[in-house]
Amino acid sequence: MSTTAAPPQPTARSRAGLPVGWAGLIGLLAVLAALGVGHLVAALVAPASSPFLAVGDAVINYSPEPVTEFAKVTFGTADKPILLSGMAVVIAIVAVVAGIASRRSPRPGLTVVIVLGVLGFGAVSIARVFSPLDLIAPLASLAAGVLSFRGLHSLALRTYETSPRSRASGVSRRNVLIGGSVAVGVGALVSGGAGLLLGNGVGNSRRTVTSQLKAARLTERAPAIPAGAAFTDVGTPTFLTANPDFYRIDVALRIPSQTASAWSMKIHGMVGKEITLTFDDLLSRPLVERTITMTCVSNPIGGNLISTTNFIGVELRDILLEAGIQPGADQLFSTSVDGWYTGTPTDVVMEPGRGALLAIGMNGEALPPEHGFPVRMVVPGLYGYVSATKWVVDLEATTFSDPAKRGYWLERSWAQKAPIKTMSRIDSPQGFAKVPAGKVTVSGIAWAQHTGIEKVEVRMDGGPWREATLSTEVNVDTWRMWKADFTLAAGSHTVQSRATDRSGYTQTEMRADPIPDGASGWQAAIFTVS
Ligand SMILES: Nc1nc2c(c(=O)[nH]1)N[C@H]1C(S)=C(S)[C@@H](COP(=O)(O)O)O[C@H]1N2
Ligand SMILES: [Mo]
Repeated sequence: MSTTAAPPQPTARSRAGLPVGWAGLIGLLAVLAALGVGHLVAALVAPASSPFLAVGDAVINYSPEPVTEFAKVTFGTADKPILLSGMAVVIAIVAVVAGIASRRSPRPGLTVVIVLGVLGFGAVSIARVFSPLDLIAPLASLAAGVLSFRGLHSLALRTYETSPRSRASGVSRRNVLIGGSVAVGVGALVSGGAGLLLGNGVGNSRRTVTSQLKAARLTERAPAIPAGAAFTDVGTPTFLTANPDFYRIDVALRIPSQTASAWSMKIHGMVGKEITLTFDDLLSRPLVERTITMTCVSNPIGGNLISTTNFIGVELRDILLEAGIQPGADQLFSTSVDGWYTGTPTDVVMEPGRGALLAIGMNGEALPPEHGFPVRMVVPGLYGYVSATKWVVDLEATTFSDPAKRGYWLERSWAQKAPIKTMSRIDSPQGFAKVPAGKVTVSGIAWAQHTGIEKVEVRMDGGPWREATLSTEVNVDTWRMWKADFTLAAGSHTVQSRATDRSGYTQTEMRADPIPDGASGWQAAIFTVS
């Protein structure tokens, strides 16, 4: 190796700049590195946050309806792979062109790498399921792109700016450039490939479970939702919540990525005999499908931490009976694979007809990763934090008096027992909405899981309570929609609602914060008629 060459001058530029081939290759390698690293970090931290896939999703979600329709009709189920390959080709061309534009100065290439990185950021941030952790992968991706581009570009400049006098040095620098390029290329492919494998572990497992669920003969199928079950035309949500729209609450820093075949759950503690269940054990048990509305205790008055789905699962009560749960075990202490834990009152789960499930499906497919894949608990009528453990892997029959067995939120001063409170919500008109004078339809939802809604009353501007029209009841474990017509003059109006459940209890006017056992009080929506 020669040590006689003058040190490289970063600012010096030869007339010709880099050879076109090298310049283009550097652009391509840098963008490959960005995509590969982004995909791997996403698989490790937050599977849904791969910048490449997020851009694909954004393209699908924001394409005009006729375009997506055309793609579906033309390509069928291949539409997604075709879109992704198309994207890959376009990105590769952009990368090569950006590289070639950077023969003299790295600026054009860097700009393009950064713009692509920002696109990834944007796509991840507007995804339907988003948590701040999702920003790590696009950040890593951007860093990988910028660093590889800068690194390779300056190696190349040094190689090709060397004066012909120091040929020996030029040759060795060329070797360094080749080495660097191979390293970046291999690194990009290996990290992208590892990301694919990691991500696909859960992806493949979910696909398998979904097809198993579709092929399964359910012993109980949720009845079809009748047309009159929702008043979507006047502003209520759809009766069933689409999986990507289902509210999500958890303290998981990253979504656990356990596959169905790796899953097992031990049922132990105050039982006659311990049972360890595998996913195949669950599949070979009678599978039932039930329409259930879940609610979070943190849902404020008028809030949207409430959703409805068709859960598929097995009866938790039957499993506990088989395990011979002891009468004194008043707490079922469940733990998720990521270490979260909660205690559920045993008497509720063991109530005949309560319908508590170890759930493995939602709306006909495997549980989405963020909703507990492969297995979660669901207990109709209890807030999620004391009953709905996602990614559940351990169930211990114990007592509430055991100081070592206190649920995560119980330790943080939330209530031990948390039945869902009877509540109603106004969906239309929204607060501060402006609506035209004349007939105004007020609508919303009401819930009293496992008791059922008897009636909903509405009043305008503090006037008399009027009974609203209720939607067709699906079952007592689900929300019920309501609507009422008013004729209103111009000006500001305040509408309130209150639900009465099947036990005869009317939603209290007493306002309470969500902590410790759920919000109460009447919602008031103020809107303007003009
Ligand atoms: N493993 C785990 N399970 C959990 C939680 C959690 O933080 N970790 N949060 C609970 C809470 S507070 C609620 S309201 C429900 C929400 O379930 P979802 O995200 O599927 O709507 O999950 C429950 N199960
Ligand atoms: Mo919750």
